[in-house]
Amino acid sequence: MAPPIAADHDAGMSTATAPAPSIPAFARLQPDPAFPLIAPQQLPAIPAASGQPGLDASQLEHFHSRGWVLVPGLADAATVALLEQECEGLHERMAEPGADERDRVHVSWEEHAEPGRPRRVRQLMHSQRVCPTIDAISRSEAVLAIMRQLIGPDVCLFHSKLMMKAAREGSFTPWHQDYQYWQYESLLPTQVNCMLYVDGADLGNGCLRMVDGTQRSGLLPIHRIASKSFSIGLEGGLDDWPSTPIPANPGDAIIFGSYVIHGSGPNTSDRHRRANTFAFDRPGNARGEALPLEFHRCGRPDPRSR
Ligand SMILES: O=C(O)CCC(=O)C(=O)O
Repeated sequence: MAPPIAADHDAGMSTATAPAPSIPAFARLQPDPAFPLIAPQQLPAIPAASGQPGLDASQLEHFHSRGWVLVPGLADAATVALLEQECEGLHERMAEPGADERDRVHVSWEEHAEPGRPRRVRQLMHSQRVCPTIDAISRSEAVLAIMRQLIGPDVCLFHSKLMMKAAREGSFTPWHQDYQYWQYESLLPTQVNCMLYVDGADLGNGCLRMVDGTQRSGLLPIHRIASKSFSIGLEGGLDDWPSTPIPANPGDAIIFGSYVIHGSGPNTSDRHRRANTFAFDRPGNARGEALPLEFHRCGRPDPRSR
């Protein structure tokens, strides 16, 4: 486990002067022996040549040593402008009666919106069905070249989720590992995320924070959280543990696997912090029914897909 570990605080110190404990609670947890200790497993990837799609040698090294890598400018300015257009009016459109069924999406709403203010979407699952540019990005060579390096030649979209983190109302995301959720629907922690920022992100509007090296932590036991959209996670406030905030520009993407511990603060600014997470996987990793063929992206599809 990689986070910097200093001595635990002295049990005899008064709480008024004691520094925050520097061994995060998760470091004491026992991983589930049913799953591999590292996610995703390292593939012998060929680094992309300069100017070609895919991660170069130093980006691959960063991904495997720290569990994540920032890819600047994965989407160009014209693509970001299209994404902004497609996000316009989405809160209102999703609030229309029957919108979920009509668009075949699943919406979760901000639960602590200011009284008297309109409802705000927190997360929109299956965003590729309402935003054509999100669908196009999930099929783009820029993204799939990276996924082939990290997942292998056969790749499907596991899910695509738009996180709206609205100005002033977007809530915080507790520390969690994605596979704490996904263990129930997939056999192995082979997924890789590509979180693409529509807006610039920093600590003020809730950029993503990572606990470096925790892709080697194994699957940790679940701590239950009182939230409709993030009910599974790990104990500890966002500032209780050493972590790396990842500020980014519109069009930048963060690539990370399904064990690395991450979270993000609330949006306390007047700026939106919209981002779409594309999670990709190997076809055939579903525990139950195969994903429909509309989720297939490249290489061989799951032969059970229809
Ligand atoms: O929106 C964010 O900042 C974090 C979202 C996230 O961690 C997730 O969807 O797994």
